[in-house]
Amino acid sequence: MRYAVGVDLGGTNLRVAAVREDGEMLRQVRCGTQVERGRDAVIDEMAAAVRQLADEVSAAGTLAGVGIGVAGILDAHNGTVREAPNLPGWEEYPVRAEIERRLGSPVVLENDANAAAAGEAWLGAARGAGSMAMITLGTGVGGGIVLGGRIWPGSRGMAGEFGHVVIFPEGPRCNCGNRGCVEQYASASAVVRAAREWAARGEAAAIAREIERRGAEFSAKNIYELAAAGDGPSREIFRRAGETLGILLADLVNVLNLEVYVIGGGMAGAWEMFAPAMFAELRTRSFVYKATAPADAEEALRGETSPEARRAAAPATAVVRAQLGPDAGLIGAARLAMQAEK
Ligand code: BMX
Ligand code: ZN
Repeated sequence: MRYAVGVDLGGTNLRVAAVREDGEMLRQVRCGTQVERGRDAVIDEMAAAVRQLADEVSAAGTLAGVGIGVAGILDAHNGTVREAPNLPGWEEYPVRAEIERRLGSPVVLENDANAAAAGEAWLGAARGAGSMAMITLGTGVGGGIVLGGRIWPGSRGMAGEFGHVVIFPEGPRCNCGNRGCVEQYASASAVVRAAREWAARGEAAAIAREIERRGAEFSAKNIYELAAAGDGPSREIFRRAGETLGILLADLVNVLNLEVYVIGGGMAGAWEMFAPAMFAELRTRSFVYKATAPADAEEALRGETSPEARRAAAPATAVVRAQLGPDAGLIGAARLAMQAEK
């Protein structure tokens, strides 16, 4: 049987997994990327990790290729990184060709959220769907579209940057150069920033205490815990994130009318804190959603309708939580490598 290696090249972690073509994950390793050691060191480490993994699982079959998920704008045509602030010095360097040369296997370079979308479409919350989109809520907000089992790449592989859809035209500046992007409200970083702003205004005593206690470790998870314990400002921050996601989803649903929209990334764990506002916005702003919403709104709100239950019910627009957790990108990257080989 064939297998492929998926790589998740994050700002802090390099994760590598071997995945068989039937979806079985054979082995997974995590290394510290040490991005600050520079591009060549990271590529060396990645190539070594892939080689070692391929050796370890060699009895399982033949290596079809390697898929690498990277946050940022990639040029699929040239196999280069165009903009990835996490990877300084990588721009305009022939990453794909260089890794192919070292490994002697075909390499697919893909945006991290596109890879996650491919994973969820293959084995996760959107398995079996003819069309899906994924929104990842992490350090940034990423996106990907899968049509008929294939990533919709756009003309150069840059499609699906949902995090940079404008929600409030005069909103905060975004790393992309725009203002008021989804990412400025619905990412984990945005939630942390909003919490710090509440505390600085002297309007959120519980948040201020938590910031004091956690110091540099203060994270979106702490704000989620406060929200779950009933803290008003923390709940408001997640409500705002949900409202933002609802507006984004309304636009996506109106434009694309896909079967499934999957919400993943670390922040998706705060689902019950943002989902009510998200669905409320989605319903009021999208007539396509209103016309296609699942009959059971309570069930839809939980976001846990399984692909099997979804298929058994009348066709509707499903907005659901991701199922593969942090492995979505690894599994998807491997999947894309297998698809590219055929
Ligand atoms: C940003 C953008 C996207 C990426 C998304 C999620 C960069 C570096 N990244 O919107 O390409 O998919 O973040 O990234 O421009 P993550 O870091 O949250 O995984
Ligand atoms: Zn932006």
